[in-house]
Amino acid sequence: MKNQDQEIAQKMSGAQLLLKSLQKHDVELVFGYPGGAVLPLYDALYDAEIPNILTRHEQGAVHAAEGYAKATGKPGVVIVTSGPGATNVVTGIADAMGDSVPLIVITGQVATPGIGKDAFQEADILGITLPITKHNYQVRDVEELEKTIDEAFHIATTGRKGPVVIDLPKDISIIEGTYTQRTKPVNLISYQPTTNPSQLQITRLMEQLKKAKKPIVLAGAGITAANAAKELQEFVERYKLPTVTTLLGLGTLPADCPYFLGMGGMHGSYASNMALAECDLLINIGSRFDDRLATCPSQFATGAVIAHIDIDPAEIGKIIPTDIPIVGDAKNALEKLLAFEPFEVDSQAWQELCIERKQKYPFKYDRENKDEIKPQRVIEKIGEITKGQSFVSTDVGQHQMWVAQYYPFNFPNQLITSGGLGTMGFGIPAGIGAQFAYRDRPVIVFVGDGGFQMTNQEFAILNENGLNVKFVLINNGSLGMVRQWQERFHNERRSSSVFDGQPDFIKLAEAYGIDAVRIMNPATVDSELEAAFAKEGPMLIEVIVSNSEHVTPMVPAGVPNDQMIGVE
Ligand SMILES: Cc1ncc(C[n+]2csc(CCOP(=O)(O)OP(=O)(O)O)c2C)c(N)n1
Repeated sequence: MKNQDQEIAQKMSGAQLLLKSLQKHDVELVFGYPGGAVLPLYDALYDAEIPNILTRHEQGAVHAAEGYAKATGKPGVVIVTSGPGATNVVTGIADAMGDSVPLIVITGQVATPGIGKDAFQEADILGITLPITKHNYQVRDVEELEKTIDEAFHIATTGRKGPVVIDLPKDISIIEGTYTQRTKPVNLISYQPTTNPSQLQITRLMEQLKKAKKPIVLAGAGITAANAAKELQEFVERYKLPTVTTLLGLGTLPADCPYFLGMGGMHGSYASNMALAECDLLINIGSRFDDRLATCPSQFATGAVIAHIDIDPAEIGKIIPTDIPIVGDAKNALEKLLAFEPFEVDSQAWQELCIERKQKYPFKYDRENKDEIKPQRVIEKIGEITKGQSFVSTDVGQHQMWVAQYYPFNFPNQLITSGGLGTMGFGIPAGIGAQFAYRDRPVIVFVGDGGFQMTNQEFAILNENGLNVKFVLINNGSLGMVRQWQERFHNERRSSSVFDGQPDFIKLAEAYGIDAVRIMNPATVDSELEAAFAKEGPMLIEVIVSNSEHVTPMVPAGVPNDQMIGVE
């Protein structure tokens, strides 16, 4: 008896089969760069409905795909060639792994007879990416290709999301296979993520909440991944719970939510870090207790009962001993928490203390200094201009932390930044990727003069694709974050962190046909920013800032959260 799948079976080349399968998974575009091993695939793309965005470097392609995925929650797709094309995406794959970003990376491979024989442009990409992917495949049989792609999408987008590599030998992309438009749901015996949390553990958590005097919520990227920001806000408001977010959790509560204490950890707010140190119940939802947050695990929240909700059981108890482990999807968990008959938590004094600290110790910089432009002011002002409604991509460094501190984030997915791996070069392509996802919404990229020089070649694709991204280059003439650590912890020995010469960034942007402006006058910085943001189209806004500024306050690495320096 024929089943439905067989009836619509069609013969086509592996390359066409792959593209058909991407279409089946609603892929609207791919980011990539061609080369010998993927020539058949690019040939098929020539006629395909899915456009390929030709970045100028494979690293640009993979970060753009991450930006697209971070902004939408949908998987980003990358196609690169074998060998050097594939190794050029390794950083982005590791970045996606660190931040649980759903990604499908299709790498070309030399033809099967050449594999393992040092063929031209051969690299063992399975071996290289094994520790930095959620899963990886090499397709050796064209009849396995469609199933492999279905599985890859399933793995990348379920449970704890992440990158999946599909290595495609050239001959497999040429020979004919059968496309069946499989509709059978993927069912992998060894991969069955637990999404529905145990009612028993949920009840234990609510019993603790009833008793708590100093409860807090720690909200991480798991909230965004599970699309659970609405439920989080309801839970926090119902029980009046002071809430700390991680860097990647910014936006899960709107900036003006009275219970939001700010980001916690190394460059987090005083109110957040004190709340982490003094709470008696910590409800961690979707954060992995990264060392930038739990700066000293052995002395972290020592007086608290720790409840940890995470889709990945391996995270629970990994860093911080956990009293109430809850494996599951953050949305399901919050729905179950909200299903409880509401009760009063006796924690008013604690709420008031947390909120008072937030008001008394906001992030501060020297507002009176009229001699130099303060980077913090630039970000604060852009927050005002855009009313906290823009997608914001950042690179890595001091500017990234100031964005986290001073931009008012209001919705999940809004901040597109490299948290876990801390990848310089991420910001520009990731912001471009986000703009591909939301053509009509504003996207700003904040980038330092160091990171700018890692991936600015992607400016080439702005006009080509009619994109409208504003790039704010915070130019401090140095690798600011490295310089800060050297000034603080290495006797001010600025080893290789100050640039002796820089290109003319304005001319560089103009060479790509991008409008550009340099802002240097502290007296007119606000109005010049307003004028720049009033213009349509892509633009580079270079702001010359002091080269001696530090990000404060700070919890030095390895020190408990309540021992912040630079709190005034
Ligand atoms: C690919 C990569 N190389 C090196 C580093 C180490 N690093 C972290 S921050 C930083 C300085 C960044 O300087 P810049 O881009 O100018 O930004 P700023 O800190 O000045 O805002 C460096 C070198 C990194 N995070 N990523």
